[in-house]
Amino acid sequence: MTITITAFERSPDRGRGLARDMRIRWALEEVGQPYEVRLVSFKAMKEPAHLALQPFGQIPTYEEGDLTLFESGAIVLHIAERHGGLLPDETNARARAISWMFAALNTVEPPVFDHSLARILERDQPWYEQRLRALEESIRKRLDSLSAHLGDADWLDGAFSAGDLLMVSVLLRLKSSNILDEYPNLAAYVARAEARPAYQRAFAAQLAVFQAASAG
Ligand code: GTB
Repeated sequence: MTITITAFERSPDRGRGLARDMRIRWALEEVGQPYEVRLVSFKAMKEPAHLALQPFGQIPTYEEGDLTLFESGAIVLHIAERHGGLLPDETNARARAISWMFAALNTVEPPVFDHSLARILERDQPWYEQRLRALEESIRKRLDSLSAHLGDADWLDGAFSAGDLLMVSVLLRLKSSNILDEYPNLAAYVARAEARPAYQRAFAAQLAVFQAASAG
């Protein structure tokens, strides 16, 4: 059955792979599932046809036969559960990998996302510097713990899993700041994940969308 996901018609990140369709593309590449992409404009995202797929009017969505999903974490979990390669078979190891998926989205992503949003949207506010410093402290608190847990290991819990895929997807948002460089093992962890062929293919695919839109 054909898998169709949605992505920005023109991503505001200019092809840097920071929008959340990237994690879905990456997961599908890791498990070797072909997929199609329907590009949507900001206007189309708020119209009934898209709201029927994504109640909050956002990307990404996932359609496969009569199944429609939204929320990138739920989509990655669905892909990981249906196909081999992103979750361990052993029950406890699988549950731990899922814990890391939630940790990425619920514990690490909020301050990281707020930080990148502040850098884009709040620069003109009189309290901008103060807010930025506070968000950086929140991020460091999380990265201190994550770095301590990872130590010298390649991945968070044994083999590469959907937990690593989501964690790296979140950490990649920090690349334009210097924060990640304060944690050499986390910077190496991100680089290791980016070197994966599946990541490279997913990145190239989303970049091609931006390049085509810019050429047109
Ligand atoms: N919790 C949802 C999920 O995980 O699927 C959040 C989805 C979401 O935030 N989607 C964003 C969106 O559709 C795109 S990814 N926004 C449009 C809207 O809300 O109207 C977030 C994003 C946006 C822009 C950049 N960027 O420019 O760098 C990066 C990431």
